[in-house]
Amino acid sequence: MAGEVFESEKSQSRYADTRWDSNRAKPAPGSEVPVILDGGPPAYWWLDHYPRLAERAQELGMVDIIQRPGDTIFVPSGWWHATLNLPESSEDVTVACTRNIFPAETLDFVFPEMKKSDPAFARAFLEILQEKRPELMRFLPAASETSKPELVGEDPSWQLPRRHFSSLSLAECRRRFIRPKQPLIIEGLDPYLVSPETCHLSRDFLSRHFGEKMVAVFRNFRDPKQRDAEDEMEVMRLYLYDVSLPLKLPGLLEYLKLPRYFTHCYLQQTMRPHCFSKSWPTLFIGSAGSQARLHVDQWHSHFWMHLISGRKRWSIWHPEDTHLLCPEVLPGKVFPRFPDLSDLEAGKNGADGFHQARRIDVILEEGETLFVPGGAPHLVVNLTDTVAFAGNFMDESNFDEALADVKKMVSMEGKGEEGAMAGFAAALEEMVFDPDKSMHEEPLPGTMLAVRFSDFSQGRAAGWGPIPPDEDG
Ligand SMILES: O=C(O)CCC(=O)C(=O)O
Ligand SMILES: [Fe+2]
Repeated sequence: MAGEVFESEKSQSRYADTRWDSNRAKPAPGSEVPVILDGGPPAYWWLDHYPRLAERAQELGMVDIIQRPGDTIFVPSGWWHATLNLPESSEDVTVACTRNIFPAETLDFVFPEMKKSDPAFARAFLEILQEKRPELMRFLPAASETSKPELVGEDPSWQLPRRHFSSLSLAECRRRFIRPKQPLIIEGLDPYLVSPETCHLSRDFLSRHFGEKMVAVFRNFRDPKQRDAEDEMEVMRLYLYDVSLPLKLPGLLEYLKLPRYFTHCYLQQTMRPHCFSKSWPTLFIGSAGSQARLHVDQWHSHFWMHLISGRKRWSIWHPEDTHLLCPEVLPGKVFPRFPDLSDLEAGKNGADGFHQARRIDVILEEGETLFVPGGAPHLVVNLTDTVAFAGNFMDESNFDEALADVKKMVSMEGKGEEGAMAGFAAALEEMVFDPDKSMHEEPLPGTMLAVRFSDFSQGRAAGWGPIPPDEDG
């Protein structure tokens, strides 16, 4: 055996950290699950595990091959493999070139795997395939029809329609949805909001451009009572939740634009900066199963979210029915906490009226933009891995309620020096906002509905006429 071991990058990543956990109950042959531990050098595999497997080589269908200069090896997909470099005694290294190949006939089983491991990349790949090699689409497993109801909810006072941007003017969005506080999904904006070079913010793109950044993530918002067997395993439901792009990842703002339906936000129109000047947009990257528990956004702020990849289940309750969800405002707090949804559904905590509360359950699909009105309690489950960006905002429709909440928060802030919330309240109160800014009646093309962050900040886009100044029309 050669002393020095070189392995390809691929096999490094597979074996460097992957060892069998000897504390586990012995699994049935062939069903072993690799467990991630701190690995030693990759070559340990040959000492720790190879001899054990070699004893059962025939039963396991294991083959040993010595590849010599000039030999080409083909490894069909799905075959576990390990390589050990055995340079000639006169040489220090082995040199080889390799590539993974992806023949069309393997699309049916490779594509679902690709989708599981990087849904954003899979989506970009599918679009390229559709455009460049449409004849190969027949090899793909039939896409399960995702039903996207045009209107969710039976109660006319609490419904959520899906509307394409091409027939939704900024003014209609304000009059029909934002002002009367009705939720909405806008379709079709995705190609204008997310730069194609990001491959829908694929993992590969994010790790190449932002891999060295450190951000805090949450681990699993689930109630410990509800943890299931899966949670006991090393499956971690991590959630990069609500991370401010201007503050934490400003470089990413180059690749994203904001939906113009919501860029008339008052927070960007104050004369002096305040503690929320740079809070939004924020980024959300959730693993399948992660969730945001039942809550209501602070100071009655409205919320929008553009889902770039994956699927999210949203449950949204009517703001006027919040009292039926057993809200509890803890001493010293302004915003209520809610019991777990499972307890409310089971009628615990005296939640007798819970089932009377008007509720919308909707699955937000990738490429869609959701509007959630201020004051509406909501809960979100990531049904798959997801990537989204979002913003809270304030305009004429929630200003009074927001300011009342902000003032309550000011009164709870330490007395004496001016706190962050006091500065925020002062920045809002010294302004006379124009409630009709950006109320444009004409439906606009997609390019005019996507606003650069630099045009959003300090309210520039809010002051535009229907046609942005740098558009030819
Ligand atoms: O997508 C989510 O997990 C929920 C986001 C949300 O409700 C919030 O940021 O307030
Ligand atoms: Fe929220």
